[in-house]
Amino acid sequence: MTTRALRSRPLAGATVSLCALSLAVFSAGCDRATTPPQPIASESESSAATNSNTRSYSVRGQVVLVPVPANPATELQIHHEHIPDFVGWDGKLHINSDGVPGMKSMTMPFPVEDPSVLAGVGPGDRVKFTLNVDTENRRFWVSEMTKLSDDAPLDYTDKAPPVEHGGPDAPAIDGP
Ligand SMILES: [Cu+2]
Repeated sequence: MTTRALRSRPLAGATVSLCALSLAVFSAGCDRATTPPQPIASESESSAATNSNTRSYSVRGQVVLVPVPANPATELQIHHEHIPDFVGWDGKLHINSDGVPGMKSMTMPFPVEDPSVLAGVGPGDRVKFTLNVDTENRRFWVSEMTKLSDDAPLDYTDKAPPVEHGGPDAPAIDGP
């Protein structure tokens, strides 16, 4: 085993394990760490193998933390928008206990296999990124990241499941 959950680093270690579990069961509540931001240094590439059980999602959000290369306990954290089509480890669309499909909006850590993905990205930046989830090997990682403008709209509301209508002739439902 690794020494990730070092007692001397309760915030970062606990966040990693809690949120890795979060992705497994998709419960929310991962915004805890307060590691100070540092610039990212480029390191050698490590390629992430994909297979037929890897799905990719285009996700938007705001960067909360970026990892410090010299400190393996630090991590990328992003407050991400709702991912309504998110599929769980079981290969099926995840449905939350309140009926909302996918992964709800939350702040959580994201592994990055190639550090150059984060070049020029810092806390507070609004970004669009590609999240890959390999349900066979239970791995997830960010492979691409694009900075959005500082005033790019982000929507952290969780979309309710589609309303079942009686059919094409069913009356329209007025919003609030
Ligand atoms: Cu999440």
